[in-house]
Amino acid sequence: MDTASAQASTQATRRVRIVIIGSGFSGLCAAIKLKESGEHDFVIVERAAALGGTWRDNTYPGCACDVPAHLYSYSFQLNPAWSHTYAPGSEIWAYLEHCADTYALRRHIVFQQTVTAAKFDADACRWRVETKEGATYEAQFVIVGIGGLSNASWPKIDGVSTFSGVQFHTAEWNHSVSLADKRVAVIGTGASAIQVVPAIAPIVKKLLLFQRTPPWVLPRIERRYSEGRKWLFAHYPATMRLLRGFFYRMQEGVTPWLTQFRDHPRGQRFIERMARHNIERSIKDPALRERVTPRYAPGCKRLLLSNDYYPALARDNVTLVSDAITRITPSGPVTASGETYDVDVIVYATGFAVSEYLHGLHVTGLGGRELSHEWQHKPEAYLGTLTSGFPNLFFLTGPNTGLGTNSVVVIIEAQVALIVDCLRQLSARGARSIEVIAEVQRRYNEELQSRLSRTVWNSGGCRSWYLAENGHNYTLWPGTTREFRARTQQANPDDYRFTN
Ligand code: N01
Repeated sequence: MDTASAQASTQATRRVRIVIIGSGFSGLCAAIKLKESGEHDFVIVERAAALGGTWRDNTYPGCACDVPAHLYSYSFQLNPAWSHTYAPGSEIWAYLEHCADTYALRRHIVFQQTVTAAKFDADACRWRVETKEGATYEAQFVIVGIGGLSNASWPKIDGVSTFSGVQFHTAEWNHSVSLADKRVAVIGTGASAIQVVPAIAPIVKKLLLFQRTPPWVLPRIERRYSEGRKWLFAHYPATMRLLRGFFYRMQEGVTPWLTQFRDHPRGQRFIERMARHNIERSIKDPALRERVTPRYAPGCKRLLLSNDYYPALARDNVTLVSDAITRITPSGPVTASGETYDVDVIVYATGFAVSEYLHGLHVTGLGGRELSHEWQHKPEAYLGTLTSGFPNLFFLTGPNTGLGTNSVVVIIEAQVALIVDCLRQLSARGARSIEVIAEVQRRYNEELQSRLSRTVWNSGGCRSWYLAENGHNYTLWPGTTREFRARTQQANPDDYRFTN
């Protein structure tokens, strides 16, 4: 089916074997691997007008990947043309566009359709998938690839709507607004902020950076790949593989320093020394040094990489405000000390609504079970991919698949391999549905939570978006990616219920 007819048929109920929701790294990977396994009857439903997920949406100045690009790409589609070790966001988006063309995926994508509901009909063994725009799909399988970093999180600060200037979130950058010679407030000091601040500091008149908790920031060891190097990668792909392998082993090697951090005091001290050196080499003012130095174990919040963040803070036109914001008035933020900061623009670098896994998607499983209800306080799955009571439904980057150090693309590929194997086993048995056994899922999550309690994320002395209100960590995987890959390589038939 071509794109036009795919779009046209969205208003009637369309029957397909598989619905994939989302066309970011996850959805595209699923589509590519399904095709390779012989599955061609699938549709990718995308809410936006273009593919690319988080790399389409995040276009803020300075946006780049903080994992080396040769590792932050599909293992089966390496890219010799990356310009830098840490590629800019626009290159990653272009890479995904290129993948969609290479694997002829565009004709499977239906754009500007936001999936709002998926309901399982046990008798027919089919999912009924509905979009906000009125389209309906009936499918045997649904793969949810909506990602954790897809919905901007706006802080709950009194008076946000009263601000009379321009305000926007980093994930929804307003490119029609020039920041030149403006007084700009940036709220937040996470991964997005440390990229935005150095990029805009040289052009704005005044930049006020509101910090609630300082991050640990390590130097970024980066190089621009020369034309000769790119030629080498293109003509001798083994060199690219070697480089990817090097990055992979480096990231895997650091993982135990975070997952079993009390057993690795030297690793922790090493990270802390590097981060402190990064502060000292850029900031001369002892009081400012003190204010940007975290009081929790490195890695508890995501470790950030930057060579230009601290130098930006040391600029004359940049002020770090570490007093808490209590409200926003029409002229700007007011802090606990009562000071008002008059600004023209407020940039919210306040992250994503990560804990809302379903992002408003209404999923109804066996016996009318509502996933949003079940996941409200306890988002649990098996291998982050299947969840009991919801047959033939698969998640990519679902609960406990996030990483503290490595490339999430490795996890996505592992999950997709598991899904493909589930479908293969299902066909081999002549079964119609597959569901993870509740007890298997329960034991697995008990194991995860027990292991996570010993990690730096849970007990490193900070509060981060990795942790839910109840203190549990439903976000991160507590081991190496090697372990995750081993556990997802094949579906263990004993873990699942197959129904004919
Ligand atoms: O968001 P964050 P992000 N008043 O949640 C602060 C990925 N990513 O967009 O630390 C004042 O990390 C909040 O303060 P605190 C990556 O996985 C990847 O930066 O909670 N401040 C924090 O400083 C990353 O982990 C890349 O005390 C408030 C900040 O806002 C994830 O996205 C690039 C506040 C939010 O930081 C999210 O990163 C960018 C308030 N009311 C992002 N509310 C790559 O390079 C929140 N904050 C791959």
